[in-house]
Amino acid sequence: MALIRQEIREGIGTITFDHDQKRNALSRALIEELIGAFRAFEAQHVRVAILRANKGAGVWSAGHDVSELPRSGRDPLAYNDPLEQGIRAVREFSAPVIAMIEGSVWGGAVELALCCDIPIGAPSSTFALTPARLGVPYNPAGLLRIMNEVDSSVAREMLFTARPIDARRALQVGILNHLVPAEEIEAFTMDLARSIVELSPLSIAVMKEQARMLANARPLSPETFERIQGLRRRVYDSDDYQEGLTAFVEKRKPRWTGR
Ligand code: YXS
Repeated sequence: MALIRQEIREGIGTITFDHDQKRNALSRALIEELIGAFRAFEAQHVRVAILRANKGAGVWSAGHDVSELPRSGRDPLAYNDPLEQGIRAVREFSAPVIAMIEGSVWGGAVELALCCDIPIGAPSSTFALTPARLGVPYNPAGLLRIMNEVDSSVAREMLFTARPIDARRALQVGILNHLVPAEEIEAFTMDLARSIVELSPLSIAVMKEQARMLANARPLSPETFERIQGLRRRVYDSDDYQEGLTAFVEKRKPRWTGR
């Protein structure tokens, strides 16, 4: 069963999450289809991509597929984790990616939306950074990307409360570029996409790649890197990480011990 739909029209490639049954959770299978779609778009010289859910979706994406998070001893957000691979596919796609967002966005899906070049939301869109709900130590590259896009004190509040923020606040803090009524968001998004198709693809591709490289340009000493990895291992090796995943599966509130 396909978990996404893809189509190309007027040089515009559209990827639609189509796994509402699992709230478009970013499973390995869904991410593999997403990466395949971007590869097909590259081959067809697509000029701009749109990433969206089904019209009127209550959930744009519920984030990482919790059932696929490693149970113990392994980094839950390692470099080759499917979610990380999906995020790199968006950021390395040569043309701009527009996120057209209706419904709630959770966890790693917030980062996926943020790494799109132009996030457009409907009033139904909400955004929640949820590692602390599960006891997950978010990864440094992801934290850096979030702090690049969102005011850092707002990013901390979202990470430390795991509470969703609404579309209006998302527009204020830079998560959304545009807040558009639901009945207008498809036409608005296509109009913006068409304006990109009119412009130089080479100029845009090079500016997108430069922006990506410059955003990551922060020297990190080996010692700092090792200390970060040690801090994160303490979390994903903890009892609390096990409890977070178990509580999610058992559909109950976690009982944290801090160990
Ligand atoms: O019980 P069934 O089999 O019908 O499946 C249920 C849910 O288990 C499933 N589902 C998920 N499965 C895997 N991973 C997920 N993230 C996930 N979310 C949902 O979808 C079926 C329908 O879910 P249900 O009944 O809860 O739907 P709802 O409409 O009542 O509520 C929708 C949500 C999105 C509010 C609710 O499903 C929810 O809170 N989902 C978890 C959101 C979340 O915490 N995501 C973070 C995932 S972890 C992640 O992204 C990073 C690792 S981190 O934690 O670092 O951010």
